[in-house]
Amino acid sequence: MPLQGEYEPSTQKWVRDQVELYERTGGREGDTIVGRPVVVFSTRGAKTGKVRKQPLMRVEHDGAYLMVGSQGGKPTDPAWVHNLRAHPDQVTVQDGPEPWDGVARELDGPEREEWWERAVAAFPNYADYQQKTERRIPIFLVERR
Ligand code: F42
Repeated sequence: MPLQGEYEPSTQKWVRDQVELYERTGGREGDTIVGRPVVVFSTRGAKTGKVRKQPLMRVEHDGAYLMVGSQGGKPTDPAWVHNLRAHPDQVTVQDGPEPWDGVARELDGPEREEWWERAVAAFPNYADYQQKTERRIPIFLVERR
């Protein structure tokens, strides 16, 4: 079941437009960016408790999905990273018509290395984004609850 509560669309127009198109068409449109597939994730606001939605590049393996907090190599983590740290069990994944409930876990160590390789294979620009920033890009694995 999708996260309940008030939905606060992204302050970035291109992001909220992509979410709107994706949801309206059940993932038939708005499902790519720069020719690569995207998935829509919902998180619970760490401060506001509102529902937040963000499309991210699709990095999937054995039914689990990765959330990569790259933000194009910007110096700060995306706000949704704080949301997931505060509410790791308040996340949904939409890859197609139906969202499903997941649990997120921040990856570290060898598991992180393994998934980072998958991320770069799915979207090679992630490697450039990591080069552009001092921070280590946080990644979260989302599995079905
Ligand atoms: N971003 C990525 O980081 N990685 C990707 O792979 C990626 C792919 C992608 C594909 C398509 C597309 O349209 C966008 C894509 N983006 C990707 C951008 C992504 O969807 C997010 O816009 C981006 O990661 C920034 O996330 P953000 O959570 O910082 O969103 C900003 C713009 C935003 O709306 N911020 C809100 C604001 O008001 O400034 C706050 C949102 C929020 O969650 N607030 C929390 C709350 O309580 O409500 C508090 C958070 C806190 O800091 O405690």
